[in-house]
Amino acid sequence: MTHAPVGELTSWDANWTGLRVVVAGLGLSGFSAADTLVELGARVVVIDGADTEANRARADTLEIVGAAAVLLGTAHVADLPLVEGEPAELVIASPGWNPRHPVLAAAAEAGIPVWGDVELAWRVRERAGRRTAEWLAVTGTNGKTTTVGMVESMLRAAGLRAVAAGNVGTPILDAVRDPEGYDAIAVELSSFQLHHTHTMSPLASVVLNLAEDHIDWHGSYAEYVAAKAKIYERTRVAAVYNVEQAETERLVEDAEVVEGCRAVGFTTGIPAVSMLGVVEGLLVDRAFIEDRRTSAAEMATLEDLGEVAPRHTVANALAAAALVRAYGVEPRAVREGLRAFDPGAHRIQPVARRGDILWINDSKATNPHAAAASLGAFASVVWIAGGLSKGVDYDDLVAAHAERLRTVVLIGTDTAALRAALQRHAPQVPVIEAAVGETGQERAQTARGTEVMAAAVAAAASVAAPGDTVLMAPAAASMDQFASYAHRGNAFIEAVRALMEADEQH
Ligand code: UMA
Repeated sequence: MTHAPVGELTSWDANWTGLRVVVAGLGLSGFSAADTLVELGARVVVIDGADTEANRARADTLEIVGAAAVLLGTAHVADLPLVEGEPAELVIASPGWNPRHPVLAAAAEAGIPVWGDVELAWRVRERAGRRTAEWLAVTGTNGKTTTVGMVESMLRAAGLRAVAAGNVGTPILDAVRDPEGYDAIAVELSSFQLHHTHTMSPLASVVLNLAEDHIDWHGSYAEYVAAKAKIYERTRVAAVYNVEQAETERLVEDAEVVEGCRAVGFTTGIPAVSMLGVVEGLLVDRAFIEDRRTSAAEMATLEDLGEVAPRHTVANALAAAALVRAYGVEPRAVREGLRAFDPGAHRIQPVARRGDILWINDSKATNPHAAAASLGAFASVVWIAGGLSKGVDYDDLVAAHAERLRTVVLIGTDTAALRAALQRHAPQVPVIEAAVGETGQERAQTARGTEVMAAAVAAAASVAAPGDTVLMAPAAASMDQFASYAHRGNAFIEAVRALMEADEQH
């Protein structure tokens, strides 16, 4: 029995038997894709450039369940491997692998389809005897994780079985393969994942906002936007855009949506017809109600968003509300969902206040656009910044906030672009280099990250004055010195606590 042509593999129950697949990457997505494909009866070879302990453990598991081979180490990622002596018929790319990677370039050259784990998940989501979850898809430069969390919370408040998955951390295939199944999945999609997604047709979709990020992976800003725009393709009920960023509305206009799909806007101002927005402190819907020409339905109040509701949080809440209203969730569940939602750590998180100096962890600010939101919230800032810059431009960020900066403490191995922007737009602001590390082995990297952060916190403490906020909002990714943004945030929290304890003892 041989498998169906790749184009016809559009459900779990299709015939996948014997399909020759190379899975590129053995991280979260690669593992879930390889495990799924083995279960479907495909012949699977997994490759990963890193021969680490974690990868070897995952390789053992896959070999036990029946993968044809798991090849670890740089030698194995120089070219596309054969599968049991024959050319691959399909390649699954992990999000971290850019299209210019030799393995993916070789697949493209040979005309072999390249899917991401999201494409695979979309194709296997229908399975006899199981409920099929609707997908509410979220992308954007910032706010994705918050928004899918809000969507999940609203769906649950409506009594539905729902989960947030995708870039947020739970691989989408894990959600799709859940034995109980879900009514709806709040799918967070990165531009990387969207690049490798081809047939997804979500119930509703949104691009929250657009700003420069991940230019090195995509090659240009235009390519990055083109990847984000793919989220709207084949959307069935509502393609949701940000009224305050016209570029997102243009992406909806250019998309090939399913007939009958509506364009719905969200705004932190007063909404026009077919929009959700804010009127006198209330979050209201003028899109999903019968008499939208003449009235609006109240969903929640600004207070339901918590003690402080910065503008971007209001925007995320409205975007989330638009997605769940498209699904049919009642306004009451929007409010209950927002009240129950916990924004989590590492996002403008107060860590300590001592001697009228406030210490804030915003490790989640991995690009200039995110850092702008937190820099804008404080008047006088000692700014801990820097990391992997991903080829983005820092001029606008520094120019817009130069007035607030008292001192900048640089972390990261790749601070040239940020340094240059500071020299151009904030030449009066002192800059301290916390330490310069190098990318290295996993364990050494973790230790170095902790050291760098301790040095940065000590430097910040030596210059901060009453009334200042010490803000760790790096505007860059963490992977040059830390395992993740969470590790970077925790290193900051620990360093601040250690400093406070040391002060108490003196
Ligand atoms: N690898 C190579 N060669 C390469 C690149 C990677 O061999 O050129 C190997 C690495 O050694 C590693 C594996 O490929 O073992 C890593 O794959 P990956 O980096 O694609 O990461 P995953 O573990 O599969 O996690 C991915 C997302 N990672 C990235 O997009 C970089 C996770 O998002 C996501 O949670 C997960 O899938 C589940 O869907 C993280 C992220 O940083 C949080 N996302 C970026 C962001 O939010 O800005 C886009």
